[in-house]
Amino acid sequence: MVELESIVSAALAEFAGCNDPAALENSKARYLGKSGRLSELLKSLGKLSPGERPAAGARINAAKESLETALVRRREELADQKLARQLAAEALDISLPGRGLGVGALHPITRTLERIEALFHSLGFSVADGPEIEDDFHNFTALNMPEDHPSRSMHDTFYVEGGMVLRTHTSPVQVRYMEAHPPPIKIIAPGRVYRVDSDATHSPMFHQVEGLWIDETVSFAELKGVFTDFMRRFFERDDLQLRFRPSFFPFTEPSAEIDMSFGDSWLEIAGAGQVHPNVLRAVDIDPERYQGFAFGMGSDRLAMLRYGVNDLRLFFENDLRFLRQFA
Ligand code: 2NL
Repeated sequence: MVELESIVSAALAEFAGCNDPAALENSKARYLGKSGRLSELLKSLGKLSPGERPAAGARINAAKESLETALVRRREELADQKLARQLAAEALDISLPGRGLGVGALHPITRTLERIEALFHSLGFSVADGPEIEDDFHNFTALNMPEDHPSRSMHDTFYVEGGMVLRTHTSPVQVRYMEAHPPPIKIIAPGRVYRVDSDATHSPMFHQVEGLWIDETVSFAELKGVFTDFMRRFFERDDLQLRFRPSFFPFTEPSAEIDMSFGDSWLEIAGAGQVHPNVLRAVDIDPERYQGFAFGMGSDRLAMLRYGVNDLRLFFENDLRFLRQFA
């Protein structure tokens, strides 16, 4: 039975050449199926003589078994290949470093404000805040600023809908505080303020800290003592010198410009004075009984000096390469 050998080798070759399960099952049908080639061979046993049949039948059955074994092995091979492909496609590169937790840090401006708040807190001041969009009364009028004062001009102040302004200082926070609380009043008002101004040393949004201490006997001497103590502690320099130069603000009388020593020269760092009686009257505080001082300083300047930053705009561009240096 030469035919049997060639059927077996053809079947084995075909099984090996099948690369997917469906092709393999079709191939199986061609050889082992009901009318497959081996079944046809079995049916033709009848043509043999009775003496030849048992041996021929045994050989055909042995061939059938060997094809079935080959079929099972090929099925497993195809399943293994499929799994291997899937594993390769879904592989995770566990050697890739993780993204990690992004560790945040406070912005240097925030750190400066918190430092200022802590120092004034230790001197008995509370922290007050209020709206950034203000009305004309709280931003200007209550501060004894006449209707034609230059800072009210559209060139200096951002006007928004309804005659409101972006506050140009945090004084309105203190005006609101005085409206709501009777003296004694001892507060600072840190926060964002806005002015139409933009270059290396001016940003249209910047930060200010104002302070206000109102009681029956708070004098210019207390202003000098409080502010000097604050500045020396802020810069950690007991030898820091301050200079109070006569100046003018509508909301204080007398008024002073405060300079700090800086090497051989002076840096202008704040404005201050005794609160003008008209300001006290505007918030229904009796100027015959109460008096006190107020000051205002640009805290971004203090942050620049403390951290050695020479361009104010760096603070507000939020370039992480810059900000990470303060983390
Ligand atoms: C400056 C000047 C100053 C004040 C702000 C103030 C607030 C109230 C009443 C009176 Cl409610 N005065 N604030 C006083 C003097 C100066 O700021 O050059 N700031 C950067």
